[in-house]
Amino acid sequence: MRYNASPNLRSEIAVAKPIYVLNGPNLNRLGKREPEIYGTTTLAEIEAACRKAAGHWPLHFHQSNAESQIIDWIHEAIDAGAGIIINPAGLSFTSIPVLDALKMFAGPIFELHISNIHRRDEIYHHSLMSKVATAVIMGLGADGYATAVEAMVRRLERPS
Ligand code: DHK
Repeated sequence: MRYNASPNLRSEIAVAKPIYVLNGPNLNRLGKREPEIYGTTTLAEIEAACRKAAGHWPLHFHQSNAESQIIDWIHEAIDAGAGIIINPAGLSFTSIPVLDALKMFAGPIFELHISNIHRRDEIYHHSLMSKVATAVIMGLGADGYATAVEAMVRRLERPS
């Protein structure tokens, strides 16, 4: 579903704060990485799907294998973003610094996992991030990203 904003909403969106889509370690290998778990969709294809789902809403899409870089993008979003969609990947289960950074973000936070972590090994069952997430989306495969972006746009446009 492509989002078509009315003219005056389009002008509002023109100055809207961007949605940040952040991806953690090893997600740059999507397409080749454990396709039986993560599918064969590449991160570039996921980015394209996110931009299509966002329509006119501005969107920043990033991936890093470095915890500090993920934190720097969260800080950027704290100052300039409307919403965060984050797949912290393996950092979900280990990173208190990422959790602490997310705690400082005032807007909606959607935690996203391509796989259903509760159907995986025990080590993947307890995400530290879920306690600050507005919503958690998992198990939809790569399609979960466009679903998350559409839901974020709806939430950001729903008058508070
Ligand atoms: C991605 C990872 O890299 C794993 O560490 C997580 C998550 C699951 C995903 O499903 O997107 O356990």
